[in-house]
Amino acid sequence: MSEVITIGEPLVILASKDMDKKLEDVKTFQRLLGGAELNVSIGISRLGHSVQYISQVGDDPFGKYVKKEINGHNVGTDYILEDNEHWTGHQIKQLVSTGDPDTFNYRKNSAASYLTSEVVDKIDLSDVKFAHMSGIFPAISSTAEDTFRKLFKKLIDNNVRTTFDPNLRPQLWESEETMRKTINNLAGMANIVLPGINEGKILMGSSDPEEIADFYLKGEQTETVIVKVGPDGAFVKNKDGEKFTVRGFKVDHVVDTVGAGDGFALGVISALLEDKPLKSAVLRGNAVGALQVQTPGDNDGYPTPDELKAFYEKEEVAE
Ligand code: KDG
Repeated sequence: MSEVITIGEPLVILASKDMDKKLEDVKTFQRLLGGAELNVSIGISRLGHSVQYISQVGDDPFGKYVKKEINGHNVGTDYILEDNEHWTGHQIKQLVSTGDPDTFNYRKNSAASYLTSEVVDKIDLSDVKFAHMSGIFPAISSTAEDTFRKLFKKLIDNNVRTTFDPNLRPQLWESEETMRKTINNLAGMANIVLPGINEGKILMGSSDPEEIADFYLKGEQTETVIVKVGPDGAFVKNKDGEKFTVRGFKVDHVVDTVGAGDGFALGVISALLEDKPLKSAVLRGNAVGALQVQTPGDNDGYPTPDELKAFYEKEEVAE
């Protein structure tokens, strides 16, 4: 088995090659791979850890591409099922010189949205130390939400440590109210919750890092909340009241912000797997996020151990 497990929807990303063009005007796209939890899996594998990704793809050329790529990234495919009635989800994404790119999803009724909870019975958790969960998968369909909840329960019953990233995608939810209630409820099932300050504002009405942390620390399973505050780093608070801030890294030229939050999560998880203290884990989260924003794809900036070491040397910090 593997040290880490994640569940999510892989997306074929058709990334524009035409700078600053509206999506309807783009003529040339480049095919890439994305999907928040898959990004996390890819980055964890790149840092030398074993990981299995749970999902479902269609019996179509995009599904075959996704599986081939996942294999190429050394991410386990034992729990990637194939659905011959629905297609693999995809997304078109802008190329922008500043700010966040506009995206459009073709994922309604996708193969992943039909992943039923039977898959959870097959999952062997014997060597799994961490599971990464995010608010995207339960948003794609009620079937996906049932599967997600059943997996979460199994993780808790088996004492697997969990991280939860709210990863808000309002366009996937029937209403903002449903999104807020569901995400806040799911967050309470995780040991470590990873909200951003903007998400805090939407989910519980404050952008004060400590108020956000206190809100999520009320969750039944939650021991630690790490609030991402962008280039300023992250604020951390534990259930026992311990709190601290971890510095961020300045990036001279941001190419694409997509995948930075996933980079943060995988930095934290990989460092905790290596028994690093929480402060070092959060520093690694910030480092991986900073590396990711300097590349155009959703996961191509995630470092190998040598690249991470070189980044720390350049920044003159020790992990
Ligand atoms: O977090 C990065 C993701 O946003 C991207 O890879 C695609 O999963 C995706 C989504 O829902 O936007």
